[in-house]
Amino acid sequence: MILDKSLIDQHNEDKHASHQRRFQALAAVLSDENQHVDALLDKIAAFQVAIPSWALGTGGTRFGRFAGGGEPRSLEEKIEDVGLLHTLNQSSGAISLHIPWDIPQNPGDIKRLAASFDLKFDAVNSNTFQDQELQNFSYKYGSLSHTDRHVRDQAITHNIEVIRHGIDLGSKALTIWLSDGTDFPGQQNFRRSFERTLDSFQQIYAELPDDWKLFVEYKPYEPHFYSTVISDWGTSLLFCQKLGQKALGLVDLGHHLPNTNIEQIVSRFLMEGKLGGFHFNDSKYGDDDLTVGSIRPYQLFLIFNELVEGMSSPELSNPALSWMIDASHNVKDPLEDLLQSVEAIKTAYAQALLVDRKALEKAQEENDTVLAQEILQHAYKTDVRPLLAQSRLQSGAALHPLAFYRETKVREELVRHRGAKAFATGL
Ligand code: PSV
Ligand code: MN
Ligand code: MN
Repeated sequence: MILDKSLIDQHNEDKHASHQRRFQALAAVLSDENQHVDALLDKIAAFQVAIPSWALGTGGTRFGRFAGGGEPRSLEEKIEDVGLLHTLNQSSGAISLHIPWDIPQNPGDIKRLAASFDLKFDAVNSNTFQDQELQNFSYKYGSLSHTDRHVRDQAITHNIEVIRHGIDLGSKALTIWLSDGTDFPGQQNFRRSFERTLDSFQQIYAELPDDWKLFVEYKPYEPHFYSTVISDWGTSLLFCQKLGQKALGLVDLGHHLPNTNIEQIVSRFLMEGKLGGFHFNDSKYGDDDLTVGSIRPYQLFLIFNELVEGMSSPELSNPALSWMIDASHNVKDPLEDLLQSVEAIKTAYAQALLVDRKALEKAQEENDTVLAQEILQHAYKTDVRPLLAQSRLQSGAALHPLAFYRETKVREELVRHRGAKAFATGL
């Protein structure tokens, strides 16, 4: 399905007057505060968030799945869905693939299709957390960390194949999330499983093209419930430091124990030049994969505050970051959910851009705790929605992507094309 751009123009025309009133009011306030509105708009427009191929279908839990219909049935249709999102918001200009869920049979065609929607391929993800039908060895007791070299070799070969698929598509990074871990004390030797994993990682790292990055994702538990090999940011950093320059940590917001100070982790990674990217989502309890910003928007803002500070600091030289969503669940239309997530990410980014850094630094130097909090919360409490809408307008996107999506009955159209029982592949 391809959206008719003239419908977006019509939608923008209808909403233009009320948007302008709101935008002009905000622009005046921001100018009074010495903000450069045009520079802000440029930064907001340039910020692109990659969409994971596995979030385009309704997510399930182990208790069931309530799919909504009209979901993409193939890689081509997944790309079309991300194309739809990007047409609506001009902020989702990349897709992140998971192999073997998304094997590109004909990479040339897939690349052309993506380019027709102005989409790039973000990090490719390997999967050694599930057994595939034709594989020789099971990952039941681990993959890259397995005690048996044959299993490790199989997992290493898979990761190298994923790199090859990524090269064909023009991707520049491999994300490894390792589910390897244990469920009971004594099940494995912690040190040896780390060493085996490091050895496996080194073999994969050796196959990375020079201009590629390796993202090392961490997670404290699930699917294993006693220990995981890459349990936390410290372990991820350790692997990255041992591997080399191309290895960088990946922060999935849902992969922390309750109340962890994620913004401080972000600052530490940046300080070491070892932050690779994000999997954005939100959570109340664990790795809930809820819509970004739906539970703890202030935390998201604080994370972006560190990111903006760290990425603009002349003392630091962290490589450019990959921004990805990793969220999906049972009750929302996945495309509506993704529109909300992208909006939440860009909202937090825009608010973080508003922080008066000089004033904050001064307050910090003078130990003026009250003022430091006021400065942060002043930015956080600014309603930046008109700024985001203006940036969309200037980029040719819809002023209100979600409203437009509903008005034009996109989901109904997808159900008509693909069928009410079209369910996406993947998790
Ligand atoms: C694991 O929980 C994870 O966050 C990893 O990024 C996986 O690739 C993804 O979710 C799969 O759904
Ligand atoms: Mn993730
Ligand atoms: Mn996760």
